[in-house]
Amino acid sequence: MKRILVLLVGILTIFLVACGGGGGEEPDAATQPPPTVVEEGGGEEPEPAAGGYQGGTVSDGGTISGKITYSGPAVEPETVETDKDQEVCGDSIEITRVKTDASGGLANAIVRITDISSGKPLDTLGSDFVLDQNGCEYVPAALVVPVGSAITILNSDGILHNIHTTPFDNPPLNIAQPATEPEVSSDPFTIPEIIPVSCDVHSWMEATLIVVDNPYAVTTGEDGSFTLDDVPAGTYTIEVWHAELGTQTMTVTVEAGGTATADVEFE
Ligand SMILES: [Cu+2]
Repeated sequence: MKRILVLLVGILTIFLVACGGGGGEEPDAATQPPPTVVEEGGGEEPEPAAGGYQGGTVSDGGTISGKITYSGPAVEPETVETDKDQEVCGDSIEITRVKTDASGGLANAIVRITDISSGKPLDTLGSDFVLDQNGCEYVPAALVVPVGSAITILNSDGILHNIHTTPFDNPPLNIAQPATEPEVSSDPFTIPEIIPVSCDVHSWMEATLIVVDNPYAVTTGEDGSFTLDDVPAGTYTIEVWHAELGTQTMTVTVEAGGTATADVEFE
């Protein structure tokens, strides 16, 4: 009985403190500032895959297509004298950082929607994301990777390469890949960002991973063309990124079942 009484007194004390302790000084809900959302960057906990993007069924989606072109001064291929692995790399290697076709169509640009919160599922980007080391170059030069996915790194050359990423937010990757390891995997990428890739053995080797949290991202073809399909009707920001030429953005409105054009020219 005594224990119950002590317990009751304790509960009553807590109740009185909770109700009386400055209760009148609490600002009422109407005057409180909105809650602040603090985003943690680079913390211990990985971000959930796909961030805030909601994938689902898109009914009567539209299409955004266009052509990315380069009309500035001709960018000549850079000839690099190789100093090792010449049996595979050759005595010199031609690096084409700005690759265009006869009409100025720009290859290896990434076109993506940066402000879309829902649409088709992220896994429509596919499930295999492969970066090859072939002819002492990375193929492709730019690779879109959805958050939550890893990449497979192939060594088609059969010589020692060392894949080295320099991300801001994702864990860095620094893997020596000798001929005996024709295939290695990265950890999954968890945070959207643009990640440079280089090789510590061959200084001219460069590539870029574009980690995205929505599936509306695509690499331009050899002629600079691109298509983003199943886009819910709406107005979006399209970002065009190229490793050498930088970034451009434009606003595009796509109607249900319609096709919008987004042509972008780098000068
Ligand atoms: Cu290499």
